[in-house]
Amino acid sequence: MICPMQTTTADFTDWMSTHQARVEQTLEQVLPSATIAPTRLHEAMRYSVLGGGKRVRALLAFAAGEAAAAPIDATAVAAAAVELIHAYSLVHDDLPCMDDDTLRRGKPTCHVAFDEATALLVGDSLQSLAFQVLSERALAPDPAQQLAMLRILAAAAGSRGMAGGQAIDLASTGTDLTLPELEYMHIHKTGALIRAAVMLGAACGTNLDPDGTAHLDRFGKFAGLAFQVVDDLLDVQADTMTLGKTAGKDAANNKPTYVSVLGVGQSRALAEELREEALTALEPLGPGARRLRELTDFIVLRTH
Ligand code: GRG
Repeated sequence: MICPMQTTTADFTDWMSTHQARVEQTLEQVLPSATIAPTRLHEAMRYSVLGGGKRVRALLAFAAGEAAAAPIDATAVAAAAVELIHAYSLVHDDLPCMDDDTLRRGKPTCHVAFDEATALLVGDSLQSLAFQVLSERALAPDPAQQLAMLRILAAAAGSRGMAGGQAIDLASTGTDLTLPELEYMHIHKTGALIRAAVMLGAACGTNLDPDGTAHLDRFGKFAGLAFQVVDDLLDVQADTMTLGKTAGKDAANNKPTYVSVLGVGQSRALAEELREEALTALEPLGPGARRLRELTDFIVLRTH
C-alpha cells in the first residue's frame, strides 16, 4: 500500500535536491572564477557561498516562482541573488566585531580561513554582485516589475531591513527584550530577507494579482518569524556538529532569544502557531502553493 505522506515527502525531497542543485549551479556561474584577479578575494567569495547551506531562501524563491508560474531560469537568478545577500550577512555576522564566530556551514568562517579585511571585502562584493545579477538580464515580465525586484531586495537588506535588525541585535546584547521587541528585531534581521526571497520569486512570474501577492507577503512574514523561532530552539537543542555552526552561542553571548524570553515549550508552541498562520495565508493560492506549504513544514520541523 502506498502511504500518501511518504510519497509526498520523497517527492518534496527530490524537489529540494533538484532546486538546491539549480541554485548552486547558478551561483557557480555568477561568482567570478578564483583564477581571475583579485584571485584571493574571488577565492574567498566562492569559499563563502558555494557548497554549503540549506538554501532555504532560494527554495522559497523557487516555490513562490512556481506559485506565480515563473520561468525557472529567471527564478534561479532571483534565488541566487538572495543567497548572495544571505552569504554576505553570514560572513559579516561572523566577524570579530559582530558575533565573532569561527565555524560556519561546518568549516572555518571566512575571516578565519582568509583574514578579516578579506572577509569584509567578501561581504561588500557579494552584496554588489547580488544587485548586478538581478539587473543584468530580463527576469520579470516587464521592466517595472524587475525594478520592483531591485527595490524589494535593497529594502530587505538595508538599514530598515536586515542590517537594521542586526544593529538592534547588537544593541540588545545583554539586555532583556519584551516579546514584541524581540519580534520587531527578528522581522528585520532574519524575516526581511526571507520575505524578500518569496516576493522576488513571485515577481518573476505573471499569474499573481495584487491580492495573491499580498497573501504571499503575509506568508513570507510568518515563515520568516517561524524560521527564527526554530533557529533559537536549535541553538539550545542541537549540537555544533549537526548545526555546522557553534551551538549555544546565543546564551554564551547573553543574547535575548525566543527561548530566553519564552522558554523551550512556549517557543515550540509559537513556532507551531506561526506555521499555522503561514499555511492559512497560503490557502487562497490553491494547489500552486504546494511547495510553499511543504517548505513551511520543513522550516518548522528542521533539525539544523
Ligand atoms: C551583518 C548586515 C549583517 C546582517 C547579519 C542574518 C544575520 C544578520 C546574521 C546571521 C546570524 C544568525 C545566526 C541569525 C539567525 C538566523 C539565521 C540567518 C541563520 C542562518 O541561516 P540558515 O540557517 O543558514 O538558513 P544556511 O547556512 O543554511 O544558509
